Amino acid sequence: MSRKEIVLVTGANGEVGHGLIKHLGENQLANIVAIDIHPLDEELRPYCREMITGDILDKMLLGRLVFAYEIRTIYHLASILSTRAEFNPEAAHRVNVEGTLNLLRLGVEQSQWQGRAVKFIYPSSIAVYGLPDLATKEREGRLSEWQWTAPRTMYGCNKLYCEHLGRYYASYYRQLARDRHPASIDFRCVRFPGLISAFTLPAGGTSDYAPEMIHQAAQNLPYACFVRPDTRIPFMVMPDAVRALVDLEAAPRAQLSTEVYNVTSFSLSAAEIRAEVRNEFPQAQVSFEPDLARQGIIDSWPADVDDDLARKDWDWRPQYGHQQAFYNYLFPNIRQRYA
Ligand code: AKB
Repeated sequence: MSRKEIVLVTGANGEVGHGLIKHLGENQLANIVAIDIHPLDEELRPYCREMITGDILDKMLLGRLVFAYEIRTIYHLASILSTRAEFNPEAAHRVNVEGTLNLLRLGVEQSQWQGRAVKFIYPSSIAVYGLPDLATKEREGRLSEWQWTAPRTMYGCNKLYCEHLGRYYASYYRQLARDRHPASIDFRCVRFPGLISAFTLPAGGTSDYAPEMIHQAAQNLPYACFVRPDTRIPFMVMPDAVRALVDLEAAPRAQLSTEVYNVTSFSLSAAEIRAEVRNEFPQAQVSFEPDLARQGIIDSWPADVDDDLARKDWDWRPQYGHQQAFYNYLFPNIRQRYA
């Protein structure tokens, strides 16, 4: 019986899910099966072959997919972000780690049916870093993939561990078994900085102050920024984030020298983001009211990351630098959205 080849997207309703499904759908790049815990947004439905409202912790549901489809690639986007995860760390661990394990297991079963590796594309985060204090953050500047990976949040711990799980499933899964099936998961991971979309707002992250500040200003609403003005982390806009995922998926395996790649675009302080916002929306009312706990999380994340390896191995380049991100993508689209 021939089964339809599909691409599976988990966390389909999330910010990255929106961008990715639209991109794949508009360019007719894949038959998409989308899973989310909530019913899929109307606007994404035309792009999907099937929409499943369900939980990635439901093994029966995932088991059904093994028989129904030939899965070429899994984009595993579902996760509970850094701030929300701190309110219920054990629940976050279940979704972020056990959920990922279930998807990796699904990939292994699929690859055994197909006799080829299933691509597993995983978005990790700058939350995997954990700098001990501001002096170290300032001194260290751009961090490579391997430096200061001692995260302070449950989300960061989950992401870092899942990077390792992916590497394990790709290279060492059941390494002592006689019937070992080599290379069943082709695991590829990008570590994202804070992401900003013109069309959606994040839910439960700690880098959310940047998108919130811009979207509030566009609606002429006041915003109290929960970090200090000098707070600096790297950012990227959504079209570049989507491109990073699909470009990494398309890269020839032989060119990839590692499983985990930093990607970034521009690094700005909260004060610099406010200056851009005020330049576009002179009436914007943005104040700074730091929340010490969330500030502590952001201070442990790097001011910038080094993405040279991604540039070298799969020709990664952001299309939206600082100026293009604000003036060619964010401001025009956000203005239109709230017009
Ligand atoms: C968060 O703030 O939790 C996310 C992230 C940086 O991964 N946006």
